[in-house]
Amino acid sequence: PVTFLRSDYKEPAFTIKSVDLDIALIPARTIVVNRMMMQRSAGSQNQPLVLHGEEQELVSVRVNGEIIREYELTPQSLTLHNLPDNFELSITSANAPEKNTTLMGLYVSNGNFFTQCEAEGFRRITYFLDRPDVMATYQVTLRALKNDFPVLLSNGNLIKQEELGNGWHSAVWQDPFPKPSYLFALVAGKLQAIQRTIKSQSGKEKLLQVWVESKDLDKTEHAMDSLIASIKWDEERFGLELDLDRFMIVAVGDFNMGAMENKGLNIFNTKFVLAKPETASDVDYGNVESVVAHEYFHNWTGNRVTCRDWFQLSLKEGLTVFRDQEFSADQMGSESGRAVKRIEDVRVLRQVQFPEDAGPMAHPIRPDSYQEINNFYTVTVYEKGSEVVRMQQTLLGREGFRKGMDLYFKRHDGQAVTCDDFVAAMADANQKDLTQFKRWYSQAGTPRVKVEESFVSGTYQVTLTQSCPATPGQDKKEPFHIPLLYRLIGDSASSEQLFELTESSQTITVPGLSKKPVLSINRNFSAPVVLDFEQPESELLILLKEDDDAFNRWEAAQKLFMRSILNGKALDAELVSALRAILRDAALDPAFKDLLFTLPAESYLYEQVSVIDPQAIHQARRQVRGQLATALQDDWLWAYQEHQTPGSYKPDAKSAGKRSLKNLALNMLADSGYTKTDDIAFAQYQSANNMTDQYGALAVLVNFSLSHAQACLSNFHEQFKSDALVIDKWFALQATRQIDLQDTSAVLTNVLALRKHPDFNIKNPNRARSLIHAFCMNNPGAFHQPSAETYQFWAEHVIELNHINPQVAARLARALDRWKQFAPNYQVHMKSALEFISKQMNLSSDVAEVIQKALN
Ligand code: DPP
Ligand code: ZN
Repeated sequence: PVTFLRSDYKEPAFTIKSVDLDIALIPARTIVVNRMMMQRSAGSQNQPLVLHGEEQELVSVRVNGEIIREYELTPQSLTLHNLPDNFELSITSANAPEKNTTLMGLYVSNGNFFTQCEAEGFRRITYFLDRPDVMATYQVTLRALKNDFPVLLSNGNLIKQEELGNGWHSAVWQDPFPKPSYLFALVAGKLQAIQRTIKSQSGKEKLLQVWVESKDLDKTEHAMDSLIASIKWDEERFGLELDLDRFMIVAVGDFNMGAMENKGLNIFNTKFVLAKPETASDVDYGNVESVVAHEYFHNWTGNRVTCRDWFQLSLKEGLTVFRDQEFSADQMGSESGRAVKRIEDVRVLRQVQFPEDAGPMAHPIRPDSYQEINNFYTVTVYEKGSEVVRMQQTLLGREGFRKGMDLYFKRHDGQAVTCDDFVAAMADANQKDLTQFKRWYSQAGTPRVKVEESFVSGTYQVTLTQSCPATPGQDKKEPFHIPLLYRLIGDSASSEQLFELTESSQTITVPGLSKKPVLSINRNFSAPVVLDFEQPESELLILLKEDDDAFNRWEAAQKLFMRSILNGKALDAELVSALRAILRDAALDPAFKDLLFTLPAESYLYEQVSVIDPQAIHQARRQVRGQLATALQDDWLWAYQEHQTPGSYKPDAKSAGKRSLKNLALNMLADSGYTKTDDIAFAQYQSANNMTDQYGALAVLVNFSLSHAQACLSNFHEQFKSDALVIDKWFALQATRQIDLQDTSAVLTNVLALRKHPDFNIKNPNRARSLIHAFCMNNPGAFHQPSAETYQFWAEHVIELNHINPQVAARLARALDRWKQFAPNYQVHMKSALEFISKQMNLSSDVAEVIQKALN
């Protein structure tokens, strides 16, 4: 395998000024004529032109109109020698979209054409300098049979449409903004749109469209509303306006990622566009809103200012995730809503990113090397990347951060730049030295901060000592610049302070106190670190009851739960009564209560122990949850009745919070053995007017094997059999169902049967993920068994998917990342499953990299 290094970056020997594509769209054989105006870069005399190209049939090459026959062609490249300094290069090639199961480049989904070019898909469409620092303007002519492909879309503005005879027609699109090839897109087929026109900040008219298959037109309104809200938010918060006259979103059912920010023509997985109350849950509504925002925000952070090379991916992704998180927090409509969003984001970080940062694929948010760039669209680059941007806002303040953003756009609009350029803009706009801070970009691993307190004759001291575990290729770490928000509770004069931890160890001293204060530190999770802090339970109880930082209130509960789970210790009476008071507190947001009573995830608990015994952790966690359910049974019944949302469905944060707490209460009632739960859940299932309540009831019936489970599962399938996204939920629920402790292999048996279900289709990424990935990655209790079967199931599916869709396969391949941490009776089976994959012929670079790093 080839390893690419960040340090090997070289400027391109040629640039492409403009591209004129003429594409005849035929599913079996699409012909692409690509005319490029080329220019040799200064200092690259005598260098050949090496174009990227894969999976194409080369038809002809012309330089200034003359056919060229002397070139070198490999499966990955086309090399031309002896070229002038300025010339027109015209290349004709063909590809086979209907055979393309990788969903990279040009492919067919349900009879329509779509593209996905990030990161390196454009090279499957035509020969090109397929790297983000080559930016060109594009004119695109699409030709197709009008009956089969009535709608023809590409980036930018539609400038011409024509009938061509023989049933063919064409459309010409022009994108005025120079862009890298990864932002190219085309769509062709039978689609319909809802559209709106709005006026942007400066008074210009903009046409907004959401394109879907006609059967889905009634599920587009929420995406459109989210788009309009995003446009407004970016104007208000960052002064950034939509630059095109037309902005389109298109939904497709076969898609590897969530969505893609192609200039003016965003292409979305249906999962993140389509929503109506009967088929989409509150979580789906929230996801649509945040993904629409994310892709829209890329128009400035990613498209106007793009990445120099793929090692800089977090430049656009970390920043854009930060922006979408802030947007969603603002949409919650209250301070407590903002805290709820923050807690949700931190849960994802801890459940998925912390394990990544501690495993064989650990990498800095700006990696130094990769074998397959597709493997680096990770929670580290995205979610930790966002935390690193957030810390800069914490250090500089909101206004300072805005000044930095303004300077970033002033300096770099229209350019392909680096993470260093971003930090330089932040530093220069605020005259703040961020040199040490930049270690967050270069060092992998989750830093740990040890907290030690003392209180002697009225003087309180807290000593903070940082360290960071070794990660692959990085044995020694230098100290990070860690912004820690803290407050001393119990000292009436104390307000929230920012402490900048920059040394290995530093001490904060506060004299003149009458009693020892309670430390509330890393408030609002100001830094993505692990705190090693043996705070006494009595103090955690105080934080749980009184902390004015909602995040740390939640955190205190998590810590107390975690101690019970890991030490096999019952929740004590004082804690239970504090929890009861919180559950009953009318002043608190129901969404916050739902999060507070949700125990730490198993994958996060794994990170707290040196040897993972997954079944022991699963059972201990269930025991604590059972205790919470039983001790508060009356309160859960009260909560269930109190948080009904009668009337028509509204997706707003307040109503969604009530539904989430109500459904948690239903789970708790089931867990407590409350005998009427079966009937209550069945009644809720039958009377629900929205997916959250219908699915919430079904999940309780299924997870607790209540008597109405089977009938409702069948009914659910029957009701929604023509709605792919809901059938995905039907598969996922069964793949993630809670195990029966008496029969721990029943879930696998069910998954094997579902694998043969007529609705299962491994080629559709959403469907594959709803069954295979869901079982292997989201059901640790069922998946991690001390035997060979489940791991063998995993290995066979990684191999099967490897030949169909390497990206989907490589995600699944990550399921055993942490195998070396597991107890020996698990490890032995995990290792042979990994080795079984590694011995296969024809592994994609995607899967090979993941497996090889795991085994190393
Ligand atoms: N489509 C992915 C995202 O928006 C990659 N750019 O994050
Ligand atoms: Zn993105």
